[in-house]
Amino acid sequence: TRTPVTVTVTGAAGQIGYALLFRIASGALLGPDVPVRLRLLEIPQAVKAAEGTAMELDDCAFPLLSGVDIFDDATKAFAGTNVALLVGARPRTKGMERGDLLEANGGIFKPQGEAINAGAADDVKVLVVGNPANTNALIAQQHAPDVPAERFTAMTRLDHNRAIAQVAKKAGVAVTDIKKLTIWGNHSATQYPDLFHAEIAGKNAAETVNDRDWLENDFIPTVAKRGAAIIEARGASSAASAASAAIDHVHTWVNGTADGDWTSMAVVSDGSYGVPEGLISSFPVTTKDGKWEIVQGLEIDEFSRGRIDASVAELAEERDAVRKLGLI
Ligand code: NAX
Repeated sequence: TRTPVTVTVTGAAGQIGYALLFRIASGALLGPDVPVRLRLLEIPQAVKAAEGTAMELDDCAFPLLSGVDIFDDATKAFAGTNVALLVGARPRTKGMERGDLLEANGGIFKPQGEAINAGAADDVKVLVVGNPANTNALIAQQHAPDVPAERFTAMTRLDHNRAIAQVAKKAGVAVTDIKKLTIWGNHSATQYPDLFHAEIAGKNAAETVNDRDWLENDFIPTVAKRGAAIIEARGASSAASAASAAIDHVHTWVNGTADGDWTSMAVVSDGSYGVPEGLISSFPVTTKDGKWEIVQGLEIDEFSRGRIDASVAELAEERDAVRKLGLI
């Protein structure tokens, strides 16, 4: 039998954590033949709740789950970890300015980056889910100088999946007919879901839909504001769909994208498509053998250029703000 892969989940007692842990333990993250060992990180006040979740994990008797440990100390939680899912974050509360939000999260993601640097496994892969995800990932990455920068990613897969669902519905096709969809930029309301390079059953998606008004005034805002719509309807923010997207992100990273398709991941920019080097921005990426690559050579028209630039400008502002706060 294989040695278990160690997966650390932060914010384990939160609502995404609750939807995520059982799927990891069932084998959905890494595959049906890969045993996993879970390490849960929580703040001290939430350790008891995490223990309750761990009791339920025991009660599932998952064949692939070889152990669950709970920590309130980041250094211990990330020791030897192969996959780090950084879900726990400080949410924006009433009256909080963006600077306060970035500062509070810097206080979380800086020590977590240091802990990953100090003790994670050599092959560690990091996915940041907690918002503001791209900038939190940047903070963690900047504090892990010994870990290759490409191991730090942030999640735009939920936006990607939301966009696929919207196009499939509009075109009256199965979600599996949609390929090469891209989310560009920040995981925020400025994100740009791109249909101009996407395909529906092998044909250009924007041309197939042939409804510019829908694309600009319905599709893009529906995807970008879906999180708020879920809160409005459910009375709580996206949880199971976010957990499912986190599973997809890591599964694709480890197992590869299909031929003739790509996915969306926020990764460290190498300057591709005019995105300043070092920003953690969402791109079209292919993955193979546990490594990602930005899809090159796409023609970007004026409309897409404007949308990408606007979202990337927001990322640059967030980076400048955390720099000013001394967080990177
Ligand atoms: P919850 O508030 O239910 O859970 C967060 C958990 O994190 C809590 O249990 C809290 O105790 C814990 N936590 C806080 N600080 C911590 C620290 N320093 N170390 C370890 N744990 C810590 O939030 P939930 O709904 O689970 O959402 C988690 C994060 O995901 C939020 O930041 C949210 O904004 C973000 N999301 C990101 C999405 C994405 O697509 N990238 C979509 C869904 C979600 O909105």
